[in-house]
Amino acid sequence: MRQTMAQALVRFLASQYVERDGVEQRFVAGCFGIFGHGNLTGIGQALAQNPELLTYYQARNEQAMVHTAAGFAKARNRLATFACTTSIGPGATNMVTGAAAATINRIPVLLLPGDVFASRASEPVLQQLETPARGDISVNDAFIPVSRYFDRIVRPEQLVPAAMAAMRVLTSQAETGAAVLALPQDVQTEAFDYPESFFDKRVWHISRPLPDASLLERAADLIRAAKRPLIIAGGGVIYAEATEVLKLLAGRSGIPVAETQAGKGSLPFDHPGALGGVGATGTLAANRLAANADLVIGVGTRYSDFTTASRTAFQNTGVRFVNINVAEADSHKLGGLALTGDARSTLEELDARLVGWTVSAEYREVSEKLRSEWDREVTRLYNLEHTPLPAQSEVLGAVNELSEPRAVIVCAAGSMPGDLHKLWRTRDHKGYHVEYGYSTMGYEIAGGLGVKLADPSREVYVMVGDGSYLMMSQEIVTSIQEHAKLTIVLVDNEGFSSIGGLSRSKGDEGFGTRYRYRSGGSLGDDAAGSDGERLPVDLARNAEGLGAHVFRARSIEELRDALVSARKIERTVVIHIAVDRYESVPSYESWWEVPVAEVSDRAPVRKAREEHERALARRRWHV
Ligand SMILES: Cc1ncc(C[n+]2csc(CCOP(=O)(O)OP(=O)(O)O)c2C)c(N)n1
Ligand SMILES: [Mg+2]
Repeated sequence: MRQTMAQALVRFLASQYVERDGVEQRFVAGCFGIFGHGNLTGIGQALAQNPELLTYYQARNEQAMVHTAAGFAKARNRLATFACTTSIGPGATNMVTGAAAATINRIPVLLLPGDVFASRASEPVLQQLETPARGDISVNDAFIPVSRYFDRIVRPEQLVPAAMAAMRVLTSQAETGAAVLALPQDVQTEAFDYPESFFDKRVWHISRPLPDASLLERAADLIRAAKRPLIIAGGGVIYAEATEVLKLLAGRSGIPVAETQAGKGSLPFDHPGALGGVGATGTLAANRLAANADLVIGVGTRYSDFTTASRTAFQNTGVRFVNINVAEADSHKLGGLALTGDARSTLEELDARLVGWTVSAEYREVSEKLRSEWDREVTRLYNLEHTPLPAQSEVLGAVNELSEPRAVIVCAAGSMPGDLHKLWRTRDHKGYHVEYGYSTMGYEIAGGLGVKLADPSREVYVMVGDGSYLMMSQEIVTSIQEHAKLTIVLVDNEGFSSIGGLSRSKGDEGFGTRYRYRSGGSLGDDAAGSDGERLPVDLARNAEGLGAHVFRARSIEELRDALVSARKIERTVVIHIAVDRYESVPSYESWWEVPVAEVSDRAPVRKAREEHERALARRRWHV
């Protein structure tokens, strides 16, 4: 059938399905887009002509719509996503940050930036960046390092292999991330006789590959010989739907389980083997056991520096690693025994080989004692009764207690991801959604919208700092347009408190991290004597202006009332609450590497440098 390239692409995307364990679902749930001359008459025309093929969703910012697609895909365990179409130039490059965030988190998103004329006839087109020495480069080449697949469709028939290749990458559990098809605006409108079979319903099978049996035997031997084994559950446990087998294995063997940010929720918080978060933002229970573990079994984790505490978390000199990961690049990390395979099927195989074996009663006791001590610490931090302004940990406690067990908490940047990693009591394996691979300020509301679209039956609580809110809050409008209710808790501490705290811990004075008028030549310092006047900013009013139902909570009591009232309101709610900027949750026997100036005329910086060097001495290479 003769169709334009854009019409063919829309028809093709509508025919793509995935299937895992016999369950089939449509892969591309719809298409987000903002139109301009680079896509209006191409993809835009195709979407308008056949609206039944792919539902169009209007967004307010191109970066945000990629986050929405990623939030949706993460909530759907990577088995479905959205396409995102943009104009050329700024509309396209606005998606670069979203692409990087998706790729880092191994989340599929399909990006369709418009591109300059393939004909080059009316060159330079509005918004074309000219590269005098290269005719074949456009701003869209900026997607190459942040995506897992990139092609520029310069002839209509080229779409056939490129669309197939993009789908293969998007549905590959090992390779997935952003797939980018850059679409020159003229080619989008050019017609070709596409083969009918290109539009046939296509079901991409998601397999559950297993490592070699000999490697499984070696892993089981290592586990049986271990005295202090520890499982680190990453995002792969959740995406592979391996939480039940993990629970079984942890219960039977007594191996305690610590979680990364993406893996939090792998076990419910009250499971006797659940230690909670591990690493730089980990719990005391998890970090103590990590420090002495003789065998670490990483499942579906990429071992970021937050997980390994910049390679200081594992201090046992004989520590070994067994890594279950569908991506070879991850299963080989830290010199581990690489079990390259699907998390669920590989854990099932290991569980079968460990029947009858458990850790010692003594080790089980140590771990359960640490776990219950940690639970008491969480209760303490949930109930600090800090005055005059409450502490952030009390806000998290109130949201935890007053949200339904199936509710999803969404966060991404600032001080809250670390506090949530330590303190959030997960009750449902899909209830914790923190983007901490790229930790993108601005992901929260946009990503939360994707989470809500993925499962409208769940309450979605978006935890957003004032800094992130100011960077990207406009998708409140989209959530109202789509009747996708979010409960947004806007935690206001007048600026970048996480970075202010980091700055103070490194011997500076919170430079540039507080929202205040300039005073005495300094801007945004927390230092005594540089305390400028408050800015006349009212974020609650801003949220009202965007159409949200707003509550202004002046205390934890008022927050609790607002949370209860919010449940009965149908449109997006924003609850604004001010918290004490300096009352932060401590770190628990962990560290995160941030370099400190080697020389400085400031004594506190020199002291921080000394501490830094002492901490570096604890670094292990694990090769
Ligand atoms: C897009 C982006 N820019 C900069 C940063 C670095 N950064 C991390 S947290 C943070 C401050 C966040 O402020 P806010 O949202 O108010 O949270 P708070 O730290 O106050 O809890 C900054 C600037 C980032 N993660 N993302
Ligand atoms: Mg803040």
